[in-house]
Amino acid sequence: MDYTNEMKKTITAWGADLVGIADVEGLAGIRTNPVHLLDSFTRAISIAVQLPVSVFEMISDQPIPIYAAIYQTVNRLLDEIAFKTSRKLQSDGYLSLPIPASQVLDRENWYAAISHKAVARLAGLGWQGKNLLLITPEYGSRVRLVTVLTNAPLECDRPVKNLCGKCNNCQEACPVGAIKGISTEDHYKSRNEALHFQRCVEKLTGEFAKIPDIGAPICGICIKVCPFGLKIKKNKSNNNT
Ligand code: B12
Repeated sequence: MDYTNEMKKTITAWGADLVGIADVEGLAGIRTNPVHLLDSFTRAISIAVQLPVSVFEMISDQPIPIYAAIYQTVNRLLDEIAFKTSRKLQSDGYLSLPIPASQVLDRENWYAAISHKAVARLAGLGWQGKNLLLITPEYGSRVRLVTVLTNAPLECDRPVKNLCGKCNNCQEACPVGAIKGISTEDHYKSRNEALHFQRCVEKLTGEFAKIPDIGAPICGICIKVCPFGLKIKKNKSNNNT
């Protein structure tokens, strides 16, 4: 088996549901912290873990404590998979750096070290949907993401087509009307192109994060209503009948 497939198989065995490889050159111009984050690396491995389908069915107009706990657990799992991936690459003779799943480095403007969604899109895991999230054909937006940077000679994957079409479920469901309902062929030039960004931030940080047993800026409503996430649920129950 070639090295790319061996790595993908290993990462999947550690608990990933989707793995893709992006060429770092395609990320030129993206905002990173530190600024030279990408300099030693040629590839970015994007890793996704699916969230339990059922938890979104329990969310109506605000996040619930079970979702908050799962959010923490999946972040830990992603960080562990990324760390193990990085260790394996290093022991195979390559540079590597796991980027934390959910670390915010600039709380005034809401930026991390690098956007996992941008990496995942380039690595072919899904497209940047009207909800600004990564939507995967397999699980909709019901995935969380992590990134590992490396200089290993991995074969790159290709971006997939945006399939949002005329669907505006996320725009209609957003409790603060933050989603503008605009589609993009590749990615938005700024978050404000897709979102009334401040409305989303204020609802999540100012209200939802303060609910007892939530404690994090989470929501889940635009994830819940995306038909690509729902499609999986229907298929599975159909298969069981
Ligand atoms: C800060 C943050 C927030 C902030 C700000 C949200 C925001 N919209 O930026 C708050 C607290 C509000 C928030 C909310 C949510 N978040 Co959040 N958040 C993050 C975090 C930690 C950093 C995001 C960041 O730095 N963004 C920078 C901006 C500029 O990047 P961007 O949104 O991807 O958009 C730009 C780039 O992608 C760029 N781009 C894309 N490709 C390319 C290529 C090139 C070359 C260039 C130049 C640019 C470019 O185009 C876009 C516009 O400029 C990430 C984790 C991470 N490290 O990525 C999680 C993350 C984005 N959040 C996530 C989630 C799920 C949520 C929520 C649903 C909450 C929840 N868990 O219930 C909501 C959704 C809000 C929404 N609809 O956007 C997931 C998304 C998973 C997915 N399927 O897409 C992430 C990836 C966490 C994870 N580990 O999985 N979040």
